[in-house]
Formats: sequence, C-alpha cells, structure tokens
Amino acid sequence: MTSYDPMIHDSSRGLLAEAEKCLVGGVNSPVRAFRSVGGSPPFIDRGEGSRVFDVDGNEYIDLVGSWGPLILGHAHPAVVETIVKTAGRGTSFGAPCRQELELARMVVSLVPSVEKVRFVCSGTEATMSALRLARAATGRTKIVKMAGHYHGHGDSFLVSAGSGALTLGTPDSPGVPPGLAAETIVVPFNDAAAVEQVLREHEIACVILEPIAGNMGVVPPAPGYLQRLRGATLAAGAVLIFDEVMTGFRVGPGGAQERYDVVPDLTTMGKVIGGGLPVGAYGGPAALMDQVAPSGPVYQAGTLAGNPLAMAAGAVTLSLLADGEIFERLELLGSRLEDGLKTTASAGAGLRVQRVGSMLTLFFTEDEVNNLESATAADHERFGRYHAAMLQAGIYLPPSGYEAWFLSAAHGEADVDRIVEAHRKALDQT
Ligand code: KE4
Repeated sequence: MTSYDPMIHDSSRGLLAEAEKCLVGGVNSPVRAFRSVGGSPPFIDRGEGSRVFDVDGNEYIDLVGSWGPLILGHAHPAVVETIVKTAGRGTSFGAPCRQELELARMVVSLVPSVEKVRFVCSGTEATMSALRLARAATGRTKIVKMAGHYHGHGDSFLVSAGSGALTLGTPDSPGVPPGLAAETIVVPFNDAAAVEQVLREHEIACVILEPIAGNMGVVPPAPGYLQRLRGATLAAGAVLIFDEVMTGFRVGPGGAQERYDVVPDLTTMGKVIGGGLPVGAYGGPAALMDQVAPSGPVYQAGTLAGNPLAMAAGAVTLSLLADGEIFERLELLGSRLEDGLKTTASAGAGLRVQRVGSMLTLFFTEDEVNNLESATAADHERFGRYHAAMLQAGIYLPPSGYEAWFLSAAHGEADVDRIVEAHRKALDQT
C-alpha cells in the first residue's frame, strides 16, 4: 500500500509523481494531464472568484472554470452557503426531494424545448440516455453526429468519420464494438447538405450536435445551418438533439436554442446546471420524455441522480442567471477580451479568435475555422508553446487548442487587461 500522507503539502510535481502511482495518468480526466500542450499540470489547491491557486502558492486568472460549470466564478458565496446549508440536512436520499423539483421547474421555464426533464450525474449520462430515447422513439438505430463534436464518452459517440465521411463510422477508441460504431454516421459540421443526404439515404434515429461547437475550439453554426437541420430532421422523422452540456445557461438563459431561435426535440445539459457539482440532464416534450421509465419502457436510472446537494447548487446558480443581466455583462467582457487578443497581435500574427458570449477560442491560423478539418489545420504546436508562456504569466488556459476558454461573472476588466498583456508577451515568445 502507498504510505503517502495526503496532508503533506507537496509541490505539484511531487503530487503528480504520487498521483501517477494510483490514478491513471495521475488524473481523473485525460485532458487535465497536459499531454497535448506539454509540461506538468499544477495541482489546484483552491479557487476564489476569477482566480485559482496551486499547491505551490501560484495564483492564476482562470479561463477553464472547471470546463464551463463555474459561470459565477469559484466559491460564489451564495452557492457555497446553499451547499453548506443543504449538506447539513443530508446529501442524498435516493428518494424524491424538493430541491430536484425546484431545479426542474427552472429548467422547464428557461429552456424552450423542455417540457419534462430527467436529471443524471454527468453530460455523458445525459447524451447516452437521450440517444437511447431517440432510438426507442423512432425504432431506428443509425445516428448522425458531427466530426469534432464531443458528447461524452458513450460508445456510440467515440466514432470517427468512416472513409468518405458519409459512410458508417469506425471506432475512435479500443473497446468500442465495430458493429456499434457502424451505426454512427459522422459528417462535417456546418455542412447541411451532407446531413440532408444522409437523411435521404438512411433511416436515421437522431442527429446530435453541439449547436455551437466548443470541443474543437469554439465554432459557431453557419447562418441558417441549424434551421436547415431542423427542417430536414422533421421531414425525415429523425429526432434532433442539441447537446447543450456546454452552451446551456452559458450563452444565455435559454442556451443556444434560444439564441438562434431553433427548437430541437431533445436537449442535453450539464456543467452550469450543477453549479460546480456533478449534474447532467436531458429533456424535451412530454410526449417524448414520458417514454422513459417509470412512465415508459425506456430504461435509465441513477443512484445519485437528483440528489439535494447538486440540485440546490444548480438551482441557486440558475436563479442568479435567470434575468439575463449576467449574460449582458459577459458579452461586454467577452468582446473586450476578443478585441484585446486580436489587436495586440501584430498584423499577420497568424491568429484568429472565435467567440460566442463568454466562450471563445484562440486559433493559430488566419483562416476561418468552421469545421474539424479547419480546426485541425491551425498550428497546435504553437498553441502548446503559447499555453506554457501564458501559464508562466499567471493565466490558466485550457491545455488544448481544441477547447473553449470561459469567462465568468467574477472576471472583471482588470482581469481581461491582464490576460491581454500576458498574451502580447506570449506571442513574442512563441
Ligand atoms: P461530462 O460527462 O464530462 O460531464 O460531459 C460530457 C460532455 C458532453 N457534451 C459536451 C458538449 C461536452 O462539452 C462535454 C464535456 N466537455 C469536456 C470539455 N470540453 C469536459 C472536460 C473533460 O473531458 O475533462
């Protein structure tokens, strides 16, 4: 047995060496290992507002925000107080509780497509469950996803585009049965004609996508693209699933579907909805959702689903977001950051910033990034060097050029100006 005493205040490097003995790769989610940018990940000791502090006492302006959930910033007083108060009455009962009803009512009132919702414990569970529901509701098995979109690690989603893109998928990870991967057809994002062709040639259960891509870097939908997918899926009897795990309550109170005024059949959610605790959700019209157990035959369950602690944290978070004022502030702050990143780059610096609200990505390319192919064509080697320089300067960026940077309500103009100053110096160094 490892005799490591967790109370020893070791350095990040010391802790990583220990962690690698008992945690796979020293982490609990691959991207945190910094493999794509190089270097060694700091162990974060605490967060406060727009800042995180590592075990070595370094302070950073945080643009990861736990990959999206912390739109209010770290340790928001109202969220912490709610968690403490709720925890004192018990953390989970495995029984109906008021808190899950309160959060459900908020989701139904804010998200246009949702009449009924089911809470789960992660975005992966939400998308897996929505997929099963779509297959059950249509009696079909084939699905369509977009190259470069990430929907969690469910087997049907860990699929690459087969040769010729419009053909059947091939596993993206060992362990995914080829027969299952073949039920997934992968097409380029922002190519409505490709989706329309697949819908003509196959019996499709659902089309699932990130309405604003965030997992190949931030890539907005082309004008009219979401509307065309809505029309084509309706005509084909296929379920349209908006995976709003990242965009839900991030780009507005009603998510991307409200921002672009396109109503999907099912919506998956996560991240912000848990206020920093583990929560996912899927929802849609009662006619569809009532096919899920115990109301219908589609089975899905979860020990900690709807636990009062996570529900209370989510409810207080959404209550602070519901009037939209925070999103107006985040739009101004996002625009200030985008302009700062762009204007400090000398002409021809070979970079591009793509943003929707408070989620943005800097790509080292001058070409528009509108799908996975163009995202991949950016200079990711340079991003690795840039990431290291920004970390050194006290700016904590996601350790991959294919991720979104997130601002929170706790960030201010001074934070943005500090980020831009560090950015200017980092460009000179890379
Ligand atoms: P989780 O199972 O990680 O809660 O959610 C999966 C998921 C589903 N859909 C979208 C659009 C998502 O962005 C995610 C998770 N996002 C990644 C980062 N982009 C989580 C970070 C990680 O994997 O460590």
